[in-house]
Amino acid sequence: MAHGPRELGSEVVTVNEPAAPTLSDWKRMYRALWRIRTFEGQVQRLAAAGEVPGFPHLSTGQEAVAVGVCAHLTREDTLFTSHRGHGHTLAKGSDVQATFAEILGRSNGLCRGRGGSMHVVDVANGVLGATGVVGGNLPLAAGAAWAAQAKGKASISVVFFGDGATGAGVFHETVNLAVLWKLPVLFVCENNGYAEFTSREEHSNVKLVSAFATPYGMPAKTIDGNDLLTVHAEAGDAIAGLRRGSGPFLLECITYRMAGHFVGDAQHYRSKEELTAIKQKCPIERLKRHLIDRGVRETELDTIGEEARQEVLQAVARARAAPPPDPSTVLDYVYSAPALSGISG
Ligand SMILES: Cc1ncc(C[n+]2csc(CCOP(=O)(O)OP(=O)(O)O)c2C)c(N)n1
Ligand SMILES: [Mg+2]
Repeated sequence: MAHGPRELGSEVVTVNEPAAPTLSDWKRMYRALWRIRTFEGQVQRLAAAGEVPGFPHLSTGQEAVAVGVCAHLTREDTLFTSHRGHGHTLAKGSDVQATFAEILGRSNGLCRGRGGSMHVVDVANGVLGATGVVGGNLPLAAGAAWAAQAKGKASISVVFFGDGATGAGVFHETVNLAVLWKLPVLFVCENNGYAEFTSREEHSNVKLVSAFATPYGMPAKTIDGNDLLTVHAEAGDAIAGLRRGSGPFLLECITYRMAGHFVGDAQHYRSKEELTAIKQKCPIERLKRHLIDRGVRETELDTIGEEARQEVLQAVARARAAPPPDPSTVLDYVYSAPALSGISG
């Protein structure tokens, strides 16, 4: 796809087309998929045992979207996610132990245990937040893109959201302004066919989310979100365009959540046949088959998967060993120090 150079103040940013990944890049991404899969499995295990506060929402089965998109991001690029955000945070490069500790509400978590599963933030890594408000991060992502544009930075903003979020007015308000102001924001919709326990067919007459881009004049594509090769290629193309200043893009990734809406969801609204069919679309298995076809030995891939699993298990053990925040620090980070000075009891 051809894009012109993006002019940033007096600076003209040259953006090369993304290079085709090497076999070692694919193996690194295979490891990243396993890292997320194992992480979510551990959240599920500990949540079932009552160790995780709140209702964690797992991204099991949707890993290829996170890994394929985030492979193109730098630390300067800002990422916003939804209630189903653990995988995006890890794929952007946040520390596994600190992310898990945050979900457990421990003092060594990314937000010192104040946030939990739906409020993970890692500013140093450009992860500007998850949210429990469906669609709530869409305008924040546009705002971050606007800030980058105003400051003449080459960075972009990416927001992950579910298909259900497109039913919220804020989605349309954000897209409208993003197109008008040519903001460098990538809208990544993970269309898993459900909003909570309601299938898309039951709550929307618009089958594909990409159709919403047309009236606003925004380029969009619907792709197979369980095929890492496709996600990586299409996200790379879209992001190169964004960096050149061609304005926002909507990437709709068709994917499937292998787990319930939240941990504890008995999934009475899904048949056994549907769950079996979803397992057969596993993005990790699909990448594995592709790499084997390209000559990589299965044993090597199994070793990579096992190493990723061990890395996560050790991080989880360290996260669990940390204490919760000291109750005497409950007001820390709520108000800035200057705001508190002058207040007396
Ligand atoms: C503004 C708002 N409305 C409703 C809810 C309740 N809610 C939580 S998740 C969810 C469904 C979201 O579906 P989708 O955007 O497709 O994301 P998915 O869970 O499928 O990843 C709803 C309606 C909420 N959290 N926030
Ligand atoms: Mg959904």
